[in-house]
Amino acid sequence: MLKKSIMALVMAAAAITVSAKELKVVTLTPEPRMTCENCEKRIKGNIRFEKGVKKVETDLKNQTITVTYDSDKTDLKKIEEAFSKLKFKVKEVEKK
Ligand SMILES: [Cu+2]
Repeated sequence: MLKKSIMALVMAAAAITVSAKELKVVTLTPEPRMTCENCEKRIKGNIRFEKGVKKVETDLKNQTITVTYDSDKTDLKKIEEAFSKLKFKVKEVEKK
């Protein structure tokens, strides 16, 4: 009986470890600037499908792009490459 519950605990802990992915959030600023909704749509529509990318948010007013990604599957360099395919050079915004 005790053995069984210990096993269950161990398995639950393992499941948590597996699902706890290394999600990272990076805020980027593009060059050239995003000038309209179409730029935002183009960025979101493409970057969203990059491997490991979980979420893309754009802010036209502040010229920022926030990307949430799984660091097990991709990294900042690959995300930058994906942007360069869209003719945007991105720079990480300093965290305050
Ligand atoms: Cu545009």
